[in-house]
Parts: sequence; structure tokens; C-alpha cells
Amino acid sequence: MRTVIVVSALCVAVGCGTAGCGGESAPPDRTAQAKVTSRQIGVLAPVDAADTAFTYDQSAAPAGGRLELEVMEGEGATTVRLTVELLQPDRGYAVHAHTEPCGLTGTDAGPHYQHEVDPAATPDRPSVDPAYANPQNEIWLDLTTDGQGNGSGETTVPFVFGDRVPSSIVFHEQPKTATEQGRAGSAGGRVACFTAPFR
Ligand SMILES: [Cu+2]
Repeated sequence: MRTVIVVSALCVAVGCGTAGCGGESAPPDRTAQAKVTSRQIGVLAPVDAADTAFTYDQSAAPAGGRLELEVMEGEGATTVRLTVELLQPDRGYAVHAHTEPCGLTGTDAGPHYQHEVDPAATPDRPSVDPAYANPQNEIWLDLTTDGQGNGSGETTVPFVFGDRVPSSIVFHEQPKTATEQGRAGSAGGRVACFTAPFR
């Protein structure tokens, strides 16, 4: 009964039309077998007013932009979905899960979360080896907004979280994440950050 109450409250908060909250009219969903382990909503605010969702560049990531992160863990795989509203219209954003919570500057979020951590990476020299910095070992949620600034990114990675989970989602200035040797995972400066629990 407790679970039903929680789900109903979330449906009110996020709207049942897009989030697969259940109910008779929900469309079939290939992740329906997976359990939603985390759902978090945030609204971008300037650093001095932000709680969980920070914008560092209001032209690229306007205050008031709405973010929703859902994490679904299944059998040996995890699906992560990020839905955005009221960001900059018709724009690509490279987006990833990072290891640390957001802070007063974009760098506070630390490097990309990696399932298998690149042994060559250091705090000053993050992983750029495509053997580790790739969308199967990291969580990439690159997305493109429509004319209203709405959009979504989704990924399914072939692992479930162990002891370590990501702490945040970072939006970068580049429209797409690089994949080539020596630059893999690079996406330019950090324009926004969303502290979101992954479990
Ligand atoms: Cu990133």
C-alpha cells in the first residue's frame, strides 16, 4: 500500500503521460520489467540560489529549465533516462553521469562515472581512452532539444551499480560527446549540473 501511495504522488508531480507511472493507459515500455530505483526532479537555478540543479551559463542552460532523471535497474543492465524542458531550443547537449555532487563550480562534479575505472586517469587528467571512456562503460545522455527546449536522452548500459554510483548529471557546452582516441568523453565546458541520487 505504501508503494502505491508513493507512485501516485510521483504521477502527480511528473505527469503520467511520459514517465510510465503505470495505470491502465500507460504505453508498453521495454524497460517495464526493470524496477525504477530512483526518480529525481530539479529546476535549474543560478548558483547562489540552487539546491540540486545548478546553471553555470544561463544562455546555454536557462534558469527555470526542468530536469527529470529516472534510473531503472534490471537483470544485469541499467537504463537511465533524462527528460528536460525549457532548455535552449534546438540545441544539442553532451550530457553524462559524473562521480561527485554539483557545487559552486562545474568542476565540483568530478570526472565521468566509469563502471570499470581507467587506471591511467588522475584527478588532473581524466580518462580519454575510448576503452574506458565509452557509452557502455560510462553513462552518456546526449540529447537535442526541440523548438520549445524540450528533449530527452536515454541509455541502457550493460551493468548494474555495485558499491559506487554516480552523484550528478553534467550538461556540457558541446552538442555531442567525442569518441576518438585521446579525446573520448570530452565535451567542453560545463554549463549545468544536476545532483541526483542513482539509488
Ligand atoms: Cu561530462
